[in-house]
Amino acid sequence: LRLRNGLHRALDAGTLLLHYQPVVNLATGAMEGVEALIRWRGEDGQFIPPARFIPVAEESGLIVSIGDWVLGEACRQAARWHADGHTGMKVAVNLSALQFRRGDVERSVVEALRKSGLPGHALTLELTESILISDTEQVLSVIRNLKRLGVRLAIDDFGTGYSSLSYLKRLAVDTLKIDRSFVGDLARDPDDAAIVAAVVTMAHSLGLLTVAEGVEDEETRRQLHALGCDHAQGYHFARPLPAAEITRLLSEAG
Ligand code: G
Ligand code: G
Ligand code: MN
Ligand code: NA
Repeated sequence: LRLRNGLHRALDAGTLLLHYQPVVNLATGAMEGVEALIRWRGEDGQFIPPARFIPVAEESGLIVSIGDWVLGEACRQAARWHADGHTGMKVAVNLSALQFRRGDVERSVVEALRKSGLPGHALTLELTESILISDTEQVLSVIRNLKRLGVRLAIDDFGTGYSSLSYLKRLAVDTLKIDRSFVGDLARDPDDAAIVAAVVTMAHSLGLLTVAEGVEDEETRRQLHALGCDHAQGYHFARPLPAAEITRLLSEAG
């Protein structure tokens, strides 16, 4: 309850913020975009990890307002990078299943794009398998409408959920994000290498891009590139960073 009240105040007080983790093109090394990750600086100045407060936000329903704030803030920031000339920058935002059930995701996305002026194709929505598994006609129709706005869709943590492949057939998904539980030990575990190879092959056959998550060393980067994986994220490239540091990286890259 203390956490929930604090979270309510944080939304008003502006102590929620976003960090951005670079998504790197494995062929060129260039930053293709970023994933927005929420951070909460608690009253003592320490960061409270999202793994602790997102579940509280979901139970209390606050995730709907928080999710709207995240969408608005991420689009505003990405539009600023576009205005600085980095018009290829993409931003990915995580959505919670609760935003689909209780909120009006479609309207939230329309509003965030309209207020920021960000083109839809620069925004990727990361959906978890828990959203897709609910598979109701309502969820499917919201997802189809989101596609019509031009936004891109990614399946987050691919392979860890119920992994029904049927939604790959029914939904116009653009990207599979390969969960870091298959990536972390890739260079040492042949089973992981086989799984990643199969996912990349399947994704490419379906015309989808792949992003490997949790790349922590050069050998893993090298193998992912050899397996044909398109993009990657992880501490090997960069941790989630404040917006100003992304701006600095962009200006250094020219
Ligand atoms: O760095 P990391 O600790 O940021 O994130 C932990 C978890 O919190 C991840 O599963 C991530 O998807 C989730 N998360 C981070 N930011 C958001 C957000 O803005 N909305 C939702 N729904 N989940 C988020
Ligand atoms: O569930 P989702 O993929 O949205 O969560 C992203 C989470 O992964 C965030 O908590 C982020 O901080 C974390 N993360 C990003 N890169 C790495 C990495 O290289 N290793 C590990 N262990 N975690 C990472
Ligand atoms: Mn994610
Ligand atoms: Na993930």
